[in-house]
Amino acid sequence: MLNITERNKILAEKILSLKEEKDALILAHNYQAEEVQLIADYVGDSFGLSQQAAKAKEQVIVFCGVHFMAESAYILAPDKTVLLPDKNAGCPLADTITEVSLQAAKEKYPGAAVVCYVNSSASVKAISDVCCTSSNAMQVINGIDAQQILFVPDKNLAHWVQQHTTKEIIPWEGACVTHQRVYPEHIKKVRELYPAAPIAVHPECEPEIVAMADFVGSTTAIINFAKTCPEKEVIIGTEMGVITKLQHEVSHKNFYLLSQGLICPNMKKTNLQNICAALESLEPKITVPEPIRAKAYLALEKMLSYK
Ligand code: CIZ
Repeated sequence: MLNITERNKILAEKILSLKEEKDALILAHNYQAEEVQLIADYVGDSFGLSQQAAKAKEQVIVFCGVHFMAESAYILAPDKTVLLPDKNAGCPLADTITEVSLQAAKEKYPGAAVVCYVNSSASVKAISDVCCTSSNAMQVINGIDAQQILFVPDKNLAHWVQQHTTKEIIPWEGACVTHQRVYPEHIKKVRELYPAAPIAVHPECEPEIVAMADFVGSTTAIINFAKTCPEKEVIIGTEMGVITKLQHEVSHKNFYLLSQGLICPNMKKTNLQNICAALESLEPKITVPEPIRAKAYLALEKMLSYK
């Protein structure tokens, strides 16, 4: 019987040849498993992945991430075939808001501009003024011409943004179940074990955790911080895929996960088998009905103008 490494090597070779045959680009989020990051053409956050999708020359985009990310790729590149290797890879945070519930909130706050975090469905993006990621949330908020902002759906990111602006941020009640699994005890424990190591966390963590950390930022900001800080040990307070990326790019430092709960089960649904199957069958395809896509495009296009 083949061991996992031998089997993955065979699958990786097959994927590379199918990629050529089908004229495909493989995009992977920073939260993907190592085997997936290693075969991807580009590994990054939603902002970088959206940029890559928008300028893709290939006919097929295999999106190794979750549903809303593949939707964003389709919104930006509707002439491409966008594949999500496991169609059940969703995002519980994105599912906390629907077009109907957002419409009701808009009626409650008629003067507010709507900023939606990229972790939202195409229909939510379609009725938002602008989309943002955790890497440009602050620039988007400060750039928008409104004093009152309905910020959906992540309440923790909304809280973090509120700390850095004089505008009124009205948060939605959503949160990321993975980042919610970080507790103050985790911070206390790593401070004891690695007293010299800075703790870098994602703003999707609870405000209490953010307040205790040494650095707060998006996955890309955390990666840049971990690479450039003078310390040789860094504690990572976001999904464990970021550690995989760092271990490949920075061999002289040690990275430790803040909490063993920082694993997103949806991100881990993508693997070499389902990438291979998706390339063979060109399924499952992700599409968005044109009237929704056209409106959501405007929110995403504005997001890409803020860096
Ligand atoms: O923007 C993204 O891709 C997400 C979901 C997190 C991050 O900070 O990269």
